[in-house]
Amino acid sequence: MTRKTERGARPESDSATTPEAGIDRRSFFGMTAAGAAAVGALATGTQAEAGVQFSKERGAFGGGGAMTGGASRSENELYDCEVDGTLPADLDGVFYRVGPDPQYPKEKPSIAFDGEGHIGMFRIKNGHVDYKSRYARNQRWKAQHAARRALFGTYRNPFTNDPSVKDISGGTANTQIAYHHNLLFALKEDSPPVAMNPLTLETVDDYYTFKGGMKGKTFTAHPKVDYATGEMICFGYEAKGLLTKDIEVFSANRQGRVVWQAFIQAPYVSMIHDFAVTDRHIAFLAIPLNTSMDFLRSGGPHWFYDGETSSMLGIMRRGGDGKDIRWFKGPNWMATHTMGAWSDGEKVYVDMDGAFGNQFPFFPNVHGAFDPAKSAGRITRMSVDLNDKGADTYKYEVMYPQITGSLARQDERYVAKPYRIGFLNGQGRWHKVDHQTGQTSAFVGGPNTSLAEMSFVPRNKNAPEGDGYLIGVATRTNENGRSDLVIVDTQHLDAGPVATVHLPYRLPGQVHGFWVPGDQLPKA
Ligand code: V55
Ligand code: FE
Repeated sequence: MTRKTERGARPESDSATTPEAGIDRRSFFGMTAAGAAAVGALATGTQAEAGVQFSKERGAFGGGGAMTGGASRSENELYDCEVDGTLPADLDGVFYRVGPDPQYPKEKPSIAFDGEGHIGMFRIKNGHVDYKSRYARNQRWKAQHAARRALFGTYRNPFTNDPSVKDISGGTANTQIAYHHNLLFALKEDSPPVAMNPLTLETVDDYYTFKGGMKGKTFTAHPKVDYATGEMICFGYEAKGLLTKDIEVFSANRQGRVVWQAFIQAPYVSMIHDFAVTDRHIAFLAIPLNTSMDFLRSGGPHWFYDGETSSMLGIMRRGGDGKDIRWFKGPNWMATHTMGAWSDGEKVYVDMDGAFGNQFPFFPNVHGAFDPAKSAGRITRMSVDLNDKGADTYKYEVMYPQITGSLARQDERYVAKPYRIGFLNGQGRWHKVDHQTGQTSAFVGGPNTSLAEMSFVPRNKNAPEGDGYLIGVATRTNENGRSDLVIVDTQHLDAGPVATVHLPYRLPGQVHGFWVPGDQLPKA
């Protein structure tokens, strides 16, 4: 039986004994009158009557059976974590991490990219570590919390949603963290940032628009902060709504005010997960993860991989009106993350991790089956020379063919300029590559361990490029997925962790991690 809640109409009476529930609802929910009123104001549609039951099937979306892929849902705090080894005395900052953590089971399975954003923070200072985690209280989370059930269907497909959520944001805030003008952003590329207090993880704005300066409906999970100017350069694709080719690109100054903005057109609608910014140019890679209205109407998870579409690299002048954008054709391949990018006059170089085939098996292939051998990511350098007015293709070169992985990162002080050191996450290893010497080294997580994406932490403000630490979470698969935070020295990756922060439980799944230095945090 389902029942219209009508809680918005009478929030107070709902907190008292309700005849149909037969029990004191206030004490059942453990809720204060204020809390009940807040939920009442948010309640939409109907509330689930049955208890929460996730699939017990191993590997199912949010299923309880998977060793590490299951739902966690537990928001935790642990003051002064246990530390093995010695944390560098001057290590001061916060390691944030975010990933999808299903809030409620779904009637029909979705893909793992679709879980609600759960953010964790490790505050590290003076050799001590305090851990805290919170879900992003975004519009979707609040509506589902009130309804006590899932209201969004499959991944980024409004045709599969409950009618009650047609006017609220479906953003999960589950992909990456950014930090700018004293705000922490939890990001999903189909919606605006969710702004959080960086010290408490309290959601302060569930639909952040840079004081109205951002005009589009979407915002990337990978904005870039140019350390030379302090600006955050941002974009959003499908910016004017579902399946639109519009890309908004803008820059916010240190105060968060939009100081430059342009709209451009993509050659076709595709996943543009990351982009590249140099001191002079901005580059977007359109890839064969494509979509169509028919695919969405049939209930598809937003993307399919089209084995016959060419990738296109678009280059525009930074700070211009976007009319100069040129799209250069490339192979049928996909790439998701930018390691680094720079301009040398009119020559533009973009390094990304990618593969010559679909890397995401849960997005169906058209034209051929999913091929795991073609999904291994490699660092690939794309380049164009804008002085060549007749050129309509970009050049590309696979670097370090012996290293496979994904989630490329760099020393973020070198965003937008020539860089030397890159990092890649792959097969239980954190790789470091040195483009100057061609040398590579790696931290190996070891037996029964999988490694989530790391972040780079400079040893100190003036440390040379890439000199410092890699920090990230290790999952112990032989301990029911228990988690450790490990810190390794980039000069001695093979020596193992300098410190291991021991957690007594399994952390929620992670997509990306992000480091914020202590001197950039707001004062408590
Ligand atoms: C990625 C992850 C996403 C997503 C799109 O790593 C791309 C790529 C966690 O969600 O929605
Ligand atoms: Fe990403």
